[in-house]
Amino acid sequence: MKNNKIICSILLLFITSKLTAQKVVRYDLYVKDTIVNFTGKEKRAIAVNGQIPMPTLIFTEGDIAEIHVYNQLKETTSLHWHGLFLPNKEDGVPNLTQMPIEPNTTHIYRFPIIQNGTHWYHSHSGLQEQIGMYGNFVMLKKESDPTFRKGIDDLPTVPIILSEWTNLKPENIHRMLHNANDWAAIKKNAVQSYAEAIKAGYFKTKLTNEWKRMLAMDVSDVYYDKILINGNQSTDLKSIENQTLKGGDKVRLRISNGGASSYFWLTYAGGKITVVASDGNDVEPTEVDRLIIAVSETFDIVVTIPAENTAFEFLATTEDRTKSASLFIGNGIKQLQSPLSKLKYFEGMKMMNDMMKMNGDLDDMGMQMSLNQMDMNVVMYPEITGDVKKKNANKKKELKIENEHSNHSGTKYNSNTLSDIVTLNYAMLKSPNKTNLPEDSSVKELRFTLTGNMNRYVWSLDNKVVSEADKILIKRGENVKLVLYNNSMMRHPMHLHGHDFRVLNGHDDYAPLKNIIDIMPMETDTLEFNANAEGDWFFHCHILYHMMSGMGRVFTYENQPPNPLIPNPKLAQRKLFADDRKFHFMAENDFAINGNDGLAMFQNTRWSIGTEWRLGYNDMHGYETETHLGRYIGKMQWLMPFIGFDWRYRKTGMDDPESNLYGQTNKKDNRSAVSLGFMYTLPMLVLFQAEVYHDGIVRLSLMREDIPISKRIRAGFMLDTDKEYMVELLYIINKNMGIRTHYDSDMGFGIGLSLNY
Ligand SMILES: [Cu+2]
Repeated sequence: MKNNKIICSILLLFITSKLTAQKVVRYDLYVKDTIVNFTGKEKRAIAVNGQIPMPTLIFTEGDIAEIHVYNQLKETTSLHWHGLFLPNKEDGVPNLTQMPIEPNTTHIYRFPIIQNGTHWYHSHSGLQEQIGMYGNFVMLKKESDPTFRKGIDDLPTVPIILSEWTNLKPENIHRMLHNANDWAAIKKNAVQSYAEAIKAGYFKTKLTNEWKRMLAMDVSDVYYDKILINGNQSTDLKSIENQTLKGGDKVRLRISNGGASSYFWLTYAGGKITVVASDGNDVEPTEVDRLIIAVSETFDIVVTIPAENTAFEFLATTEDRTKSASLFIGNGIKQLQSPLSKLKYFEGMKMMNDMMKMNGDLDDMGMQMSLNQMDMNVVMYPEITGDVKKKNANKKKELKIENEHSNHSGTKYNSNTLSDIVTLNYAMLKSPNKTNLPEDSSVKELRFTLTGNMNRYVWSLDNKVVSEADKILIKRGENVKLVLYNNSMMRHPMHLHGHDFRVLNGHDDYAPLKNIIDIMPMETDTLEFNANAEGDWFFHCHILYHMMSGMGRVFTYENQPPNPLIPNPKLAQRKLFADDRKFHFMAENDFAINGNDGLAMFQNTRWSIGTEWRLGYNDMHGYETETHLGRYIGKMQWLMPFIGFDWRYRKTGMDDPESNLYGQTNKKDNRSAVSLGFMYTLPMLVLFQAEVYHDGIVRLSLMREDIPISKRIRAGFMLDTDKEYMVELLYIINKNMGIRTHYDSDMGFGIGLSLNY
């Protein structure tokens, strides 16, 4: 009996120690409106506990997290714990895993911490993430953990969160993106106009680009005023936990990209960067010169301070290379990292022209692209493919590229074979531990094509946005294999909630685990994960404006219990779908000496309703309006059938019928008519419109707007079978204003102020 007693007390001891180890770590987060001043202008932002970024939350594996969120905003909010394994109802996606946190209410998130690593958290409501709602979320590994790495896991550590600031309201940015407003390109000096093309010797490239119906070569589409590291453009890191940093010290940076839409290049003035983890999962230490961090991705890196009395610059530069932020590591004289030089946009355009087929699909020309190993953008990087101006100096490199072009291997886009600069790619990530999935599970394979179209800013999977697609059903226990192909012109950081997936990258049993994968245009990547949870999990592009446009899916476990936080699932789904069904408004009006003309439009993913008006002061004394309700068809949305309604009235020229090109008489002076028609985008981005009115009159027209003549000058024309024509030139003053001059067959010559919203 004595033995039993001992066993009992050991058991009891074991249980109690287990219980006491489950420490509850509580944070109180007060979400509140605030005013910030990053650029000399006061703007609205959202702060949590008075700070941007939100406070760093630190836990140790085995803890229980209890996070009290006090919503002191005038709008709803939510917090998503990015990369965490947790019960579905704690995942923080409003209208999917919980209802939105209403103003002046408190919501408590409580979940066990069952993993370790560098993660972050952010609002999943609307565009709140853009204006301050992002923060570090670190889960420490226990020293007793068998995977604890001496020399890595015990280094002095700093959580770093990268972000961007814009003085524009994010709602306005989103609206402008949908209206193809090119103000951001002007600010970034990335218009790629005809004048710039001719000057740089790329006229033919520009022509081909427009022939293939592309807008300018784009690497990012939002202009930011400031880039921030932990909330500052420049930060000094002189000590860690009261330990002064000195020469020879190693520092581990836990970096999260909390930017809403920016990728960042990471470079270090002190030399090599050792990558030791990604998305919170350990990888075999890999030494590189630089890496790009995708939106929402995390990397743990180790850097060394190579000399005494020096602070070495750690630089985060936006992918478009317009802005950067710095962290100076060490004490003493500042050693700067050389900035990345300007992108060679026309080289990029030339490359894109080669890849773009006339139907809008991309053609990889036989290259098996995946895992960021081949970066097509490499043609735009002067540090790798040479400066444009110093042609002679780069003959050798060009020759090398030429040679490699012939074998179609694609190595001409592999920056690591083109130069001595070592750039991280996903093939280089290897887990230190086996990551195999359960072998006896059945496999479900799902394929998605990432699709989209710049011109109308529609982003989707298989040409369907969230609200147009069914939920993806998965079964608990099965292994899910995801094959993703990017057939769009932009890269997308695809994120899966609540699960880590294996990135199949040639390391077999040691495939790295991640929850974000950046997929470049034309890449195919294969991921797999074991379905070991329950509930609804969002799978989406993490570029905020792509997600809000509908680029995602919901993965749902079959036969799951109802979520207690979603009392009315139908209502919740309707609210969730409302995000990508939103209509975006735009309007412009030209106040000219000969008249007044303008248009107003509401558009969403597929639908467009718009009215144009003209009011003449001179020969054509009268007014006309045309209203079209249409739906865009097809992946590229080049076709829009519509129904129309025209109304016009003229004082002069009444009862003086005119005929059109094919002799139909058009009593166009006092007329209201209903029509059916379609608009189609032709090569050179010319819009062809055919319209049949209820009285049999047919009108065909050709139109092109916004021909980029120079950085700020746009040209346009219109002609139709009613023998009407118009030519125009616009000089853009700022994002809402320009000077426009035009000649119109009806209204004559005019010049005036053009306003747009
Ligand atoms: Cu995207």
